[in-house]
Amino acid sequence: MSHTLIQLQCGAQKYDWGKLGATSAVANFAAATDPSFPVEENTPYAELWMGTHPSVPSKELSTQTTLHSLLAADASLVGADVASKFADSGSASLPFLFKVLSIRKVLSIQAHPDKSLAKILHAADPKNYPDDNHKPEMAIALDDFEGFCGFRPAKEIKAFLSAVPEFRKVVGDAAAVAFENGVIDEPATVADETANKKYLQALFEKVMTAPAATITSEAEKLIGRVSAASATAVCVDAVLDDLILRLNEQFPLDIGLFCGVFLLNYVTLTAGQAIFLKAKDPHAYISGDIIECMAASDNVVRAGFTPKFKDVPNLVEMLTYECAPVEEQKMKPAGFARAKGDGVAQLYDPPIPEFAVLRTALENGKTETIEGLEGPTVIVVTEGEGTIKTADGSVCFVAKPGFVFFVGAHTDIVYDSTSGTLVTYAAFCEA
Ligand code: 9C2
Ligand code: ZN
Repeated sequence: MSHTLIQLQCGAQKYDWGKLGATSAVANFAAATDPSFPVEENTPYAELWMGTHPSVPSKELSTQTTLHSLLAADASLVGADVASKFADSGSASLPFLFKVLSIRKVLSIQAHPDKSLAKILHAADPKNYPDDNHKPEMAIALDDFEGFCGFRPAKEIKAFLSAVPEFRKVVGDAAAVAFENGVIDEPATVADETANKKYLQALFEKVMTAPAATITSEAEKLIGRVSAASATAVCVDAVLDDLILRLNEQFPLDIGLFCGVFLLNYVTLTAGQAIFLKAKDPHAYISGDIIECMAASDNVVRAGFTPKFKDVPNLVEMLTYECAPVEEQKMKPAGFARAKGDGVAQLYDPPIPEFAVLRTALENGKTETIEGLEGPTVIVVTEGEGTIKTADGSVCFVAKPGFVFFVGAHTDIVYDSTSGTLVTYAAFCEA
């Protein structure tokens, strides 16, 4: 059995919404490993990709061999159990894709397909749907984060329909009345929930297919009213008034103003808090730096706030249409018995098999051992400084912000913190 620890070099995606130049953790992290990485002042650096996805494959730093090739050459790195469980995706691919995101502007209003829809979309349109895999995802905040996540409870949507005439106009009065009269605020049975989903889908479709001229004129009126400072909030809550003005600066008069602010939960997270989005849950991240982990896929069905490809019919058709208070989407991290030593280890373990993420914080001078996990691990250092080594001491690297490591299955690793608090995030998969 080999015990493997490899330092990786990882590439970045320069999507328009990324933070600019050296203000982006993504740019700084990419440059930490690769001093020739150009950090340009006005370039957005949105996502650091850590894994084997073919769009931006990570490489071993010292040899420049792709991680994918290393895994293909040595099956023990992924481990037999994980390899057989995810045999579909090929034993040289990681089941997960790990990222850091630095968000300056709102991402597209989006959802990701489940497995069966991913296969259909990929077969029909491989350019826009590059993978045949689902993409449940988890976001862990590195600092203050805000985003849209899941549909609001029906009561809140009703409150906007009556308080915000511009939103009602976009929906259309007949659809608004149908929703108000039909939706059951506290669904008690599966039948109630099924009926509610139909009403919500109808409402969402009305918004998403409203004529462009209606969106523009109603958004203009709404932004005009919000801009004219008044004592009472136009969008029910002053926080949302402020939000809609900020979003309108980023995407003036965009349909996302209506489907984001009035239909989706607005969530804020502080460092260490996390949300999980199962396939087909609508969302759009708004600002902050996050760690993101997802099943290995880049399939995104988008509808608003984006210069990228939009696919409204598929989005309307596919969503879960589950309504829930945002607190229900937040994750509860737990302790992790196989992390031993002086550190604080927190496990974020979503209800899917492809990944979990372990956060470890270790004060200066302290040591922590992570007992060999049964599958592959990718680690990113976000704060502090120290070392990471195999437990037998045969491989040892400096650990500092932006450094990324791959750990083969069944390899015990040891962190030593030598400056500040060494913080690492480790994405891993066990069968
Ligand atoms: O890369 C998103 C990024 O597709 N976040 O958003 O660029 O498509 O608007 P845009 C994806 C990211 O991993 C994600 O899914 N929620
Ligand atoms: Zn997403």
